[in-house]
Amino acid sequence: MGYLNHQQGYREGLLETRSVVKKEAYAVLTPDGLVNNVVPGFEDCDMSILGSPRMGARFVDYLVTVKNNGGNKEGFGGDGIQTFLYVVYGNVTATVDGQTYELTEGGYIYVPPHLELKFENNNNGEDSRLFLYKKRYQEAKNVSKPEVVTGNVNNIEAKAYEGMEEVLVQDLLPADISFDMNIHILSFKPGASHGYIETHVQEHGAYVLSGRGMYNLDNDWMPVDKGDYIFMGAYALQATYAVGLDEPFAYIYSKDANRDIEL
Ligand code: UGY
Ligand code: MN
Repeated sequence: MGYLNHQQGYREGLLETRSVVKKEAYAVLTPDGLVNNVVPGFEDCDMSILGSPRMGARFVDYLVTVKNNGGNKEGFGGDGIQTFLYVVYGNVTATVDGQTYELTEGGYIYVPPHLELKFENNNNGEDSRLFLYKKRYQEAKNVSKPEVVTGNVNNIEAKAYEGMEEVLVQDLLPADISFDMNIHILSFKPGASHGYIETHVQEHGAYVLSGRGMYNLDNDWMPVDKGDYIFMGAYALQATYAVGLDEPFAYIYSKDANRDIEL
């Protein structure tokens, strides 16, 4: 593994990876190959840029490890760019429009495109890890702009997904046409699966929170594990079987929604 667990230098065996990148189509990025990127405005943060327009996405996802006094005190997003922050572990204080929000593990905040997100670590000197997202907001005629949304997934109802009790879905944002996207968590008991191989225009960036799965991406069956990132481009074939003994296979993912396709 690379910088995430400080194991760098020569390794015992041959170099190998499970990561696959098929630009515009799909990608699986394992923690092994992620590198630390410097991004202006982020201080004392280890940052990996995951899905991005260079991969074929119309959004950017990041995995951020926020150190002791780290964070973004300058402001992230705004000026047409909406942002979303999810706490994988740790505690952060987010500030939006002068208001502060204390976010613990499973906590999240959505910040609409006219506002900036600031945050700092608040975890008694320990690191916090975040899944961060940004996307240019797509306006629509006679549709109002979204507001700030915050919550914690531990307080969100998990509903059976498409009639399957072993697959649970949580919607982190309201089903409201002012949003041009949503963020969901899907959780599959071992052995559970999608009901069909999806073929849709929407894109996803997904971060695996727990468990393991065999994921069909454009009819390639890819093993995926906790900590992996999956990009599914527009029309990428997609479905999974959860594998493993007891841990559910769960991932948080974004999906564009509520808008026509622009020409
Ligand atoms: O919402 C979705 O499109 C979701 N079912 N896709 C996925 O899990 N790959
Ligand atoms: Mn899908």
